Amino acid sequence: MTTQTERSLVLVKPDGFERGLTGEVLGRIETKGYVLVALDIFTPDRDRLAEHYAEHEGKPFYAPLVDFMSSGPVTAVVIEGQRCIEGFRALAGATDPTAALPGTIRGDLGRDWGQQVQANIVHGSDSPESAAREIGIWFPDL
Ligand code: IDP
Ligand code: MG
Repeated sequence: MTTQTERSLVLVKPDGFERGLTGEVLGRIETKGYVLVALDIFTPDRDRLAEHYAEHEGKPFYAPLVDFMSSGPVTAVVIEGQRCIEGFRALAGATDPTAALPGTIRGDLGRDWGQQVQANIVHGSDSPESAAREIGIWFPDL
């Protein structure tokens, strides 16, 4: 039996960009064996972020999250490979960088900075449905 290849949407968030960690994150993705399919660097506007984070609207961290994500450049990346959605989530580690295990991106490179939103370096799609939706938001031409 073979497993179909899939794609995931990865974002290096503004904290990762500002700290010069974009190459480190992309290196971990490539070292794992996933392929970079598309990449763009820009500061996202609030409309795009509202669409991307629609599931979190109304939560206490929603406004700080949109403020944070629109505060500077992000690197948006589409990656590809069998089970890369699950695989990148494993590389990224837990949402809370303090609790994220060493060996993961968030566990190795992130920490709590005392803000209302967790600055945790990366985003990764959490399901095939989310990946398709998010790739459409960030790379409408793909
Ligand atoms: P994920 O990025 O691990 O999928 P989500 O629950 O989808 O986590 O949350 C989106 C983003 O919102 C997180 O990556 C983090 O930046 C922020 N966030 C999530 N939960 C909290 C929280 O409880 N406090 C502060 N920020 C949070
Ligand atoms: Mg999420």
